[in-house]
Amino acid sequence: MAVVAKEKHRLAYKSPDFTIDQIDLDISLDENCTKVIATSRVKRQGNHPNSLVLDGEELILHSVLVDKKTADYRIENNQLCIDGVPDSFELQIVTEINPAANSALEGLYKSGNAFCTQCEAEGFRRITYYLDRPDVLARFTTRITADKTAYPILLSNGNRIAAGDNPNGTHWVQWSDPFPKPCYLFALVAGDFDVLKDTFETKSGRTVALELFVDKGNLNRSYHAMASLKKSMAWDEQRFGLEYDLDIYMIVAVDFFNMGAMENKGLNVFNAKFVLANPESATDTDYFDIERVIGHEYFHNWTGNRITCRDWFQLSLKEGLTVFRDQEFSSDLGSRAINRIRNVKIIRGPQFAEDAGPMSHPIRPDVVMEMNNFYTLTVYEKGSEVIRMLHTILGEDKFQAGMKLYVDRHDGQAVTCDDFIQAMQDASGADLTLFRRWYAQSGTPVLTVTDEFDADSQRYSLHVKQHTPATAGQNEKSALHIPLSVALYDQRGGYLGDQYDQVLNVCSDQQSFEFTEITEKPVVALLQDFSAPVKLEFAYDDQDLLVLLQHSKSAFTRWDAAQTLLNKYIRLNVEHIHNQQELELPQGLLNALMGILRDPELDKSLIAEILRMPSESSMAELFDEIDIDAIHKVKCFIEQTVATQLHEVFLETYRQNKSASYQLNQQEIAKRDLVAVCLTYLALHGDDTDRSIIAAHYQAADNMTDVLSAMQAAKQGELPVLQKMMAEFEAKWRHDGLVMDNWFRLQATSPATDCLSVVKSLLTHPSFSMQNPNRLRALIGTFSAANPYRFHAIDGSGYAFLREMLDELNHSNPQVASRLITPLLQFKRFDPVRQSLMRQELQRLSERADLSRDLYEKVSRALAQ
Ligand code: B3K
Ligand code: ZN
Repeated sequence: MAVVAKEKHRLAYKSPDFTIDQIDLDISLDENCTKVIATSRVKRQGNHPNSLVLDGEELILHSVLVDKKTADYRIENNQLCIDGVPDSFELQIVTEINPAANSALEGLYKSGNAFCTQCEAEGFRRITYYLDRPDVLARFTTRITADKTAYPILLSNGNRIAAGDNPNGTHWVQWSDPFPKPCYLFALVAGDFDVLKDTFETKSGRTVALELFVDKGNLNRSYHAMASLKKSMAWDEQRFGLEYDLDIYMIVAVDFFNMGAMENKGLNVFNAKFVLANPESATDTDYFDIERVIGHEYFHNWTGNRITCRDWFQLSLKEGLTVFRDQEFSSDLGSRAINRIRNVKIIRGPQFAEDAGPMSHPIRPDVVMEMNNFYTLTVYEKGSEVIRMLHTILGEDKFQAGMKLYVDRHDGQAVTCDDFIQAMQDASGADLTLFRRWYAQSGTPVLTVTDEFDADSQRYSLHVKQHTPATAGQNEKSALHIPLSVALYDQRGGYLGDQYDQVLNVCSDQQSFEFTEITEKPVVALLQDFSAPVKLEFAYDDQDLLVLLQHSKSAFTRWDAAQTLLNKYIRLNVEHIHNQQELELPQGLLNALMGILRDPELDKSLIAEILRMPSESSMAELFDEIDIDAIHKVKCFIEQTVATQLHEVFLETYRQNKSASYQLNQQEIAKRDLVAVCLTYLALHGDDTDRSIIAAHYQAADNMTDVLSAMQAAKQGELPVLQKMMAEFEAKWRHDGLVMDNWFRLQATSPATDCLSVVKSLLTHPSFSMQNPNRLRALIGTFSAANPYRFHAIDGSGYAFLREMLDELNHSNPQVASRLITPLLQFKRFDPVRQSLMRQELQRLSERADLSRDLYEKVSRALAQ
């Protein structure tokens, strides 16, 4: 490999030699030649003779002035070094950049007809030479000049303080942000947008102007996002006591964006996917995600912006905490149990896979080459689980006391994960010494539990062992503080009471817990609500799981019991395939599922979640060595058996829940979800009645959720009607990339044998674009990550395809390439034939002389295994 990328180590942190507390940017926008004049006030920190060293990438440098005099400088490895500077001085740097050529979508770039920026993690250095690190906090003013006709709207952080026209047809606007911030929170947007305006009155009575900018003609899709923003602002005041600080909050939706959204101070830039929705074009999931992501970015205003990270290794300080906050927001506004189920699926599926793969890292990584590679499920989702465990251990009141102390103590600072835990500890009085280890240790702990009941002494004991398997780069593991929530039921599913519903603190390798005055052997619900991100091993018998599935008072436990039971039969049936035995599914499970479908008391979304089979990728997580063909067979067998045995109930449930007209409320969303599950099973059964139901459902659909439920079902059942649906969908939506992503995803997840050749042919479809990250994820990402059966075809065609795509994206958009490569990195868990095919493709990538730092880090870590 030709790239010699440098590793950075967390423990090598040094506070900056200089700081910048004020920067005035003067940016004249031009497609190919944007001029940036950056005037900063620089101050030496401490007593040292060191030179000023600034980061910069892809910049043309015009001039450097120190206190208005031309400075002597050198450029070394993308850094601008100025020797012999005074202790305090004004620095003026003039650079030129080419936004139109910026396909990496980092720094300043063109998204369609608009200019926008993305600076986190290290994109500001593509705008000007700067101390591009999060512990340098400066007040920014930004003056933007651009052609007035093409770019009537010019935005940056903070408040708009002045504006004017120039004689040459350009105009300018000046912005000033009163809050000191790291440069990763800088943003600039210029374009011609429609704007939706509203206001929010804060709890202290200030009126905040809210402005949502969307592409011309999209106003009718912007109302849900605005409503979500107002709900977020109100919720953060109510639950966390946190109030918005500026007088204006702006959100801009753009089509070309590498991730979901960005929390720039006062000016969020959003992937349009997480803004635009109306019933015709967006699904219930889209609506949910918009509310969630709008909330997430808004919540960053305190957890991220007002209090930021000292260095990027601390990323989970803001991300884990803000994900926890957005999950709580969704749960307070919607169904707590359903939210928990969906989040747990992400941890048990792709996060556990990441923990076990070559990129395994603690939520606070120790070694990083390319920071963008660490915006991971581990840092975000497991990071949030760690915060959730703290919440479980401390309880809401003490947790909130900790939050308050954290904010009071560190407002306006750049701090560490340790500072956060310290505030939690100081405010609560709890000893969190052992708990801190969650920040340092990678991998998924395994809890092995056995139980013992002694009728004579009426004692019930749980013996708990914890063990974390070695992970890439970290062999030694120690015991963690694991909150294990358990509850006891009697054999008929009666709840034994609150005294038997407890959080046990597992703090050593081996520990026992005892419950007294128990008169019969109880049924134990273990790891309630997934109280810790661990794997649980307990020899449940079917009967106990059926009791929990049918009678537990917790919706989560009911779902989880179904999962445990299913997992048992998934494992067993894969073994049966290996031993050439008949596949089996116990009648007790089928009867229980039937009972669940018919239970009038149950939340319909819960029924849907219980009936929906785990994906093949999450099934794969049950095995150390993945036999994807056997997993696929078992999945088909289970689904087919359920579809056949429960056919009448699915028909009945479908008819009862199909609603006459569309409404967007929790109850109707739950019904549509359940209907979608029924349709899929009906399609798998596939008799004439089923087929006509699916066709009719599609015809009658007046919203995108129902349209896609019918199409999804037709795809799963490989029904002929799918072709007509696909053609109609394409004709209707071909000019709308966001909606077409559904169409691409449907084809990328097809079980049909020609799936890959269809995916390949779609690369030249007029609605597809290699430049647009949403399209890339919808087609290439979905095929590789969500269609494991086809991706892992034994001829290696899936691997070769992904490698070709990565070859192309390596240069144009390394960040997206580096996301898409994930499924290739997990080769170690496949059979020797597939392993060697996958390795070969990684090897080929590694031989490129121009491999991006992003891909280099992942490919080299994978091949080093
Ligand atoms: N903080 C951004 C993510 C930035 C990713 C940079 N590669 C969005 C978020 O987590 O809210
Ligand atoms: Zn975030």
